[in-house]
Amino acid sequence: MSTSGFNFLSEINTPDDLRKLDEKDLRTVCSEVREFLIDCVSKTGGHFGAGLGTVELTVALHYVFQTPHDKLVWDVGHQAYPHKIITGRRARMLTIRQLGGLSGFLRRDESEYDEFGAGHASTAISAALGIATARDLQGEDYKVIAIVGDGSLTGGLAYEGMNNAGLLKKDMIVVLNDNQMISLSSLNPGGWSIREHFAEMLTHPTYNRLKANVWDLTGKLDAFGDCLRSIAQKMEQGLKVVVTPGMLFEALGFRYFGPINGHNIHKLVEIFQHVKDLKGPILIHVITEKGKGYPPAERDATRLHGVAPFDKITGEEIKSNSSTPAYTDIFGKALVELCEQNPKIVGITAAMPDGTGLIHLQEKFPERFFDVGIAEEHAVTFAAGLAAEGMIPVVAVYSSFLQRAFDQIVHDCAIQKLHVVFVLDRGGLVGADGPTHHGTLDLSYLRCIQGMVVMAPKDEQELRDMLYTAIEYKNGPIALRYPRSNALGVPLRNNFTQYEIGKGEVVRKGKDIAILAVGTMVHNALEAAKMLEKSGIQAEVVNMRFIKPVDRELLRNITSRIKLLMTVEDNVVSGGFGGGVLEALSEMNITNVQVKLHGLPDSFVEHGSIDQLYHILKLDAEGIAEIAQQMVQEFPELENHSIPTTGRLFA
Ligand SMILES: Cc1ncc(C[n+]2csc(CCOP(=O)(O)OP(=O)(O)O)c2C)c(N)n1
Repeated sequence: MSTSGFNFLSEINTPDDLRKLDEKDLRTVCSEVREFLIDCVSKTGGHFGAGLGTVELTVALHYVFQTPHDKLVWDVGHQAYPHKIITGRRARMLTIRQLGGLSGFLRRDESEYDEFGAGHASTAISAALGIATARDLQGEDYKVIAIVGDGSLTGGLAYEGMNNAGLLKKDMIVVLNDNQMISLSSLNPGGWSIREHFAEMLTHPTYNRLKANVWDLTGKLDAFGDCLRSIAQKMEQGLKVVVTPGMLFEALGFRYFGPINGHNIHKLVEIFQHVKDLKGPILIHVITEKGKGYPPAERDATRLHGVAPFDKITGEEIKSNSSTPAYTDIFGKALVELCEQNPKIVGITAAMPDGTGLIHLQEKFPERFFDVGIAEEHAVTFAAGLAAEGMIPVVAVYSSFLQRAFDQIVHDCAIQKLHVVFVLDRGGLVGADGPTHHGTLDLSYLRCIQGMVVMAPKDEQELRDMLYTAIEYKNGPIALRYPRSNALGVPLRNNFTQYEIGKGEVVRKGKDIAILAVGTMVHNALEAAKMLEKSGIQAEVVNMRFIKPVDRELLRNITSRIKLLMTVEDNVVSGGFGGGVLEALSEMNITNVQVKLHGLPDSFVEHGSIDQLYHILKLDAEGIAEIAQQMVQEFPELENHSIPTTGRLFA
């Protein structure tokens, strides 16, 4: 995109160019960065509101600190588009989140200014402390600055980092970017904020009642009462200080500066210049507004957190033409229906009420809805506690974020056989968010846990039925996962069906090769079977439904008829569904078959559109058919049809 109309931005190719400018010009630079950002994201989509809020912060940081010699460590990275714009990537901003284009987050391999990659929250303080420690051990000299949002500060890891930083007393700066939004909920856009939390405490009726009672009592006690009153007054002042955010950070060993208006570029420059040579851990509390400078985003910062391309004038998204609902909504609504029938069910999200569909529950049964902040580990153990007392907690979480809570699933749920229902959204490839957000490991990390039941629905009706099955199942933790996409559009029944645990179904009969699939890969496998049929290959397609336990009876039946098996999954092959099939075959001593495991590779898949990525990885119908055909050609003696075994199957 051209920056020819911009006075300063067109000349800023690195932060060095920025640092050559007079400080009085920085306000104009900020306006230009903001305008450029709005223009770009309106065309590409992507994370938006957070970046609008960090424009001044970013410009001030690069102006004062000698980046990349001094190291900026951004938490999550979704707020770092302005950082990309002024660190040499302006010309590529229109490629962001597209195949082969810039990442939507920060990546060490993308730029020397990206000191530490992220995508998941709450990592910046620990990483910055590690970098500062390495600096000191290696006798080097540079500044380390972590930039972390108030939302990311709800994650325990951030406090673990701060606690350790306070102990190690390393020279480092944490910038707390406080926009008073800790959760991505359109129903409750602010969530609660750090400041409000403390302010609330001081204005809380109980606190004030207590204060009044003490006052009344001491008033009745003559001179001694006066003395007590003066102590109480001092204590109150003390309490106010003790419970302000500053004191919280000071208690953790940080020197606190703030709060500072994060949109006043000159104040920011001044404070950074003031603290940059101070010793020990420093925390600068900066107040910003998410969506700053773009009225539609200021009005609805949650909606404009992450956006599709939109009309710059109105802020309205340019609609995709899908007419079917997203799996997320199917789940959210089904959960409400089940909650109406069963008062024991509650829903838990880790700061993603909209993204997980739990917003429907929040609307209907707010008292049975829990948004715990960006705290996946806590969400799981909190659920385990609820389950211990007979509630039925449904933990709705993105597949890649649940990676954080592996030990909590094992230690707090599985070992104690507690009935916690895990609903994983964004299983499989998520597209534009890329490797940090792809849900490519869940089948592996769930399947390896002893006693865990793992399901994946082939369509939206199965999703409803699996949710019901999971809620009715009482023997321990149970999980279902589905992708980030619109559902297939199959008609929905009003009622729910309970599946027998560990039972799959043949969805298409065949004789030459059996394609065993899970989740929405069943649909692709069915399409592949149609393609194969045109070439004379009769493929059986099996919807296994359960990744664990694997349907052994069905496997025995299929392998008695068909000797070529292919498993298909949108999970890494290592430890995934296909591995489970192999284990079952081995257990049953079924050795006279050839099995091909087809799934995601042992490498991190880049960003791109979901369709592009599945096509490249041969997990779309065409790719599955191609692999199946190769297998039939490779092992002709194991099948009993007569197709030509050379030549391309598809034009
Ligand atoms: C472990 C993890 N859980 C959930 C998310 C999804 N997520 C992305 S940004 C965000 C909000 C972060 O809040 P904050 O750090 O204050 O940034 P803001 O968007 O408010 O600027 C959330 C919940 C995530 N990135 N990582």
